[in-house]
Amino acid sequence: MRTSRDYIDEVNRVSAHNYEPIPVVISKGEGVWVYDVEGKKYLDMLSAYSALNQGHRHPRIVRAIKEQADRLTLTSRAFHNDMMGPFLKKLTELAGYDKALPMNTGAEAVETALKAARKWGYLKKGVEENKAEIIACENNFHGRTITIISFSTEEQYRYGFGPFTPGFRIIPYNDPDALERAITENTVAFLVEPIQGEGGVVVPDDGYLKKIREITKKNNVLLIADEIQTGLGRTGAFFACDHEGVKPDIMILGKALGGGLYPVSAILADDEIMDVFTPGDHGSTFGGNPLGAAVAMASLDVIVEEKLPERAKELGDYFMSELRKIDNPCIKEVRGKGLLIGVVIKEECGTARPYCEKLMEEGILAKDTHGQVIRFAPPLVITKEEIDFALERIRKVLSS
Ligand code: IF1
Repeated sequence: MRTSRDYIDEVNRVSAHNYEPIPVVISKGEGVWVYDVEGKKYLDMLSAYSALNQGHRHPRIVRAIKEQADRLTLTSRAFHNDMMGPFLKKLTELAGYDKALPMNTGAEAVETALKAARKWGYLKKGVEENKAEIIACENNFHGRTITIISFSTEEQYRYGFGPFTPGFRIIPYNDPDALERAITENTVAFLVEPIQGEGGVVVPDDGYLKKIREITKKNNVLLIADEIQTGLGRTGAFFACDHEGVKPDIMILGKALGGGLYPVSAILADDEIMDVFTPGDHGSTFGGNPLGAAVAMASLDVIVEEKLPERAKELGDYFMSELRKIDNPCIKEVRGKGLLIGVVIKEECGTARPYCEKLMEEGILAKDTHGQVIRFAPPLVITKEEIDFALERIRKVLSS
């Protein structure tokens, strides 16, 4: 029998060292539970960074992928397939947009949104060729491509990877006045996360989304919301922008759109923006493929029918209020929305990482982010009993 140690030693030999995982080797998952190669059971409180909102191997999504795999998996966009239309119809109706453009990973969808915004700027807003500016926020996370890291403010994500793509401006997060000041005649878009995930579960002030919606509208600047992590139920609403009744001009989705089975991402926009794309402008070999479309449709059905946003709201409120009762002088703050929750550890008490390793020993998988934050984001299918199970162990680790 190969042990977890054997698998870790092996992967350390043959994989690039671009990660430093929690030392658990998972070999099976079901719902909110995962099992390591020794058979030990853990509660997954990371959910692949919100890609597993529907839980591991949701039966309905597994059925969809199997049935589709037995029929048709890939055509490329050179031909039509009979799944992409139904998928995008469901998605656009749910989200309330005219059109969607399917891609695979989150970063690709972000790139797609940036391209749409730039081209809209030149064709519709009348910005002079090659002058378009896009505003993004300090502490953002939108992916890892060279263009996206060009506007990252995290030195590690950029170091060694220049030269960078020009055309981006950075402003502080949660600062509508800074947005107003940063806009010029060449500004085509403002790209923002409704809650900053990797940034450490940073929730902006109430009213922030509304204000940036007003400012962008007034200045003829597109509002692009990266809902890759916050969308599809995670924060206790279908989209995090819904909390303030805000409709972005371009919405970016990924992660849970693939139900934890298969990468599916997309951007959504109305015709006035999506019309800038003409045949040959943009694309992807796998984007909109029938296997992904089948998975995404089932993933959306699960979110709607199992009322995952409502569950996230109710259980998230409960989970957060219980976490706030934990009495430990090292806890600086508990923050979040729905089931996207961060417990911030004071710097004088060290980083969040040792807490995550102790939680692992107790059977709770969580991941530190930004040094000081323990992120709790379980699958949204979690029950109250399972949250209580987690709380018992979290209390033990955080009280020590
Ligand atoms: C990793 C972080 C989370 C995202 C938002 C775009 C993307 C992401 C708001 C890109 C991806 C992932 C990437 C993953 C870890 C994870 C992450 F800690 F790195 F920042 F969730 F908080 N927009 N986030 O959160 O999507 O191309 O990866 O599909 O290991 O890098 P992608």
